[in-house]
Amino acid sequence: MADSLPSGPPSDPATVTAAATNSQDEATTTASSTTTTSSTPEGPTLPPVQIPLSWPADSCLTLDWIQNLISAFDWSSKNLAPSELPSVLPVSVFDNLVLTASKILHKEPNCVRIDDCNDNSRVVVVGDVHGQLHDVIFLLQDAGFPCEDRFFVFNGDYVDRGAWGLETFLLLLAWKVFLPQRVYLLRGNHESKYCTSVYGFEKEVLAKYGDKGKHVYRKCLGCFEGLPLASIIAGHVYTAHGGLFRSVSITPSKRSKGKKNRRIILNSETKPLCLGSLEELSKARRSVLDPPWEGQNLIPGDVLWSDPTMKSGLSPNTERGIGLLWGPDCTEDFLKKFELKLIIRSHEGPDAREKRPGLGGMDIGYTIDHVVPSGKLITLFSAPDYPQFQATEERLKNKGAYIVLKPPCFDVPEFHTFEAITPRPAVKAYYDYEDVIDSDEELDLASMVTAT
Ligand SMILES: [Mn+2]
Repeated sequence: MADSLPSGPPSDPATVTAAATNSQDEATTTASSTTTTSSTPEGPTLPPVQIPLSWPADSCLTLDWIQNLISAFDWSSKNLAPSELPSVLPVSVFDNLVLTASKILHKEPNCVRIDDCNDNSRVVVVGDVHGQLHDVIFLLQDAGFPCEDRFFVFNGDYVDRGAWGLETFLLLLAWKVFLPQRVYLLRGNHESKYCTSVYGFEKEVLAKYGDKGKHVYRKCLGCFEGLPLASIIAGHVYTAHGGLFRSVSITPSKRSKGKKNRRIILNSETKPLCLGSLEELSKARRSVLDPPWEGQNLIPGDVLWSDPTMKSGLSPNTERGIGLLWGPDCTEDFLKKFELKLIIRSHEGPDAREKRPGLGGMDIGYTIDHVVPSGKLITLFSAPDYPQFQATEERLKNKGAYIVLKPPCFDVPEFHTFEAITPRPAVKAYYDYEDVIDSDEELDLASMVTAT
């Protein structure tokens, strides 16, 4: 496994922002609790907020606390070296936030049902964000913050590739803790040990938290295991990171003549693939660091890694080495069987879509992949100008998008496309993006085995 990891020391202090200010000034600023307003017209050396952040004595987060968190992360991303993040968010506050969020997340079912919406409700659905903190902050402000009448469903892939995966994930956890019945965080394939060890998040955490980095990383992985896999909104819309999944129902054991008690062992490779049910989804064991691609517990890997295709039927996703490919006929079957109108999945950015003839490009943040009698399948991607680090001069400059669902049926997507926030603070990548493959193809499955 180690030789497939990006090179470079994990806590390299050279990974600093271009805008990094005099570290002595920072030390002065961050050493004591300060509250200042951002009235300085230039050279934002003073934080606009109260730092270091502290955990409320009653453990109840407020909107003010979250707004302060947003300002603190935005400020530190532009003014501090990554290794100085603990001066903004001490490990003790991290521990409280992650522990509180983990408890809530682990109790949620595999497929969360959002049924509490009414005539005044809106449901905002968000695709991959990949550590692009500033774009996430923009998205939240543009859509309007989560509140009584505004639900959010995030489709996963909060971390990796972008430089602020930790801040992004923690900000979303804070929203979850503040409004657990309004904010839903689903798991993406990058919320796993395997992906985060290859695509930057592990190194990011080690760079930011130094000798506490391993502890912080382990706690994040524990939290990833708790993330639910899918959602059903207002009974009509299914969302998940990758999408559909296979049936894993065990064929009843048969007894052949004269061979009592001898079970027919069905070879899973020869067993025809068929679409799984919501009941099977509800029974899957999602609490695994890396969803397995073999064995009995295949539903989490399918939900997180699968992709649609224009070819009918279900087949193994050989490009990715895990998950399935499903055709328009499967979309129709799934919608019809569960009385749904819409599937919103994510997982494929502009780089992945360049290699997928027959499916649309991701330059406006979404594609309508299948249109069938019962409804539609949509891919939604919310990381504009992705990936943050690119080996080529020419950038795809894709836009990101989010979807707003409205009453009465919440099944007609309203698309909101947005551009990347510029300029992005200059930072070094936490992974060797020139050598690490562009999309999540050709997983080294042998490494996945030894990595766990
Ligand atoms: Mn993905």
